[in-house]
Amino acid sequence: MKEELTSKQEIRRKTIKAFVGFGVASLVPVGIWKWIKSSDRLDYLSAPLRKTLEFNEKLTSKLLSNSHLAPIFSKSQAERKVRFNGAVGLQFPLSEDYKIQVQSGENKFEVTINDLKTLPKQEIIFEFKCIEGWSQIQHWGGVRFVDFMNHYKIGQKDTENLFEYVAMETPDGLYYVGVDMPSAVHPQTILAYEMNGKPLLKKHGSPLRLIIPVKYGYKSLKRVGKISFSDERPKDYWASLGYDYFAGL
Ligand SMILES: Nc1nc2c(c(=O)[nH]1)N[C@H]1C(S)=C(S)[C@@H](COP(=O)(O)O)O[C@H]1N2
Ligand SMILES: [Mo]
Repeated sequence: MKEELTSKQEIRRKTIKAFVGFGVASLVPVGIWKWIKSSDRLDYLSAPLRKTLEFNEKLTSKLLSNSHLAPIFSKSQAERKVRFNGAVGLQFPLSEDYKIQVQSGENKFEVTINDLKTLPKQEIIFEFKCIEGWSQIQHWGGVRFVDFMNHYKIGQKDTENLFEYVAMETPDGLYYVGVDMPSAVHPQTILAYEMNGKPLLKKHGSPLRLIIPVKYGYKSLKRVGKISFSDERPKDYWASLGYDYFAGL
């Protein structure tokens, strides 16, 4: 007789599945780099490509050491009526040609939502937790932050190191968060442009918000206007109100 899975087992099974999924995605490139390196093929690559590969390797090793994953759920478990909480920085009308300002060291540029939509899409269904005492299973879609960094080759301080923190804020600068680099490159951290398979609503942070499943909700900044990198701990809205800076779960 087939035994019913308890909900705990079910979550564990899904977590393992998710981990294997992410793990395989991360492991394949490592294999490629090992192959390239071990056979001296790196010397034959053009300098920019070599740099990209080395950069990817650095990010991936961070990912592999960061194996703590939030449990994931199925689509049918996702809430249809997603809770709304906190509207700081969402007051002003959205500009027609919304662009996100990005800065990494000397490199300054702007990206549009359409630019981000050309990158691989990642969906996640997890239990969103607000420190004020509620939680909900929610379904988000967007681009993994680590893929965004890789694509634009940002977040790298020098050839050896990544910056320590990522800072993000709303276009008006009224809401802001600081995220430690290991959490930013975590495979479940995404820049989300969809909720329940549809474009984000204004109250949930359209056109783009951060989603960090391994942290309390106050780190998941809605309406991303600026993204920058630094070694100094960026200011953080809720941390300045006395809440824990890292907000880890
Ligand atoms: N711009 C902005 N982002 C924000 C907030 C906010 O007030 N303004 N509140 C935070 C808090 S405390 C939570 S719990 C989540 C809530 O996201 P939701 O409104 O989509 O449920 O957004 C976070 N991001
Ligand atoms: Mo919250």
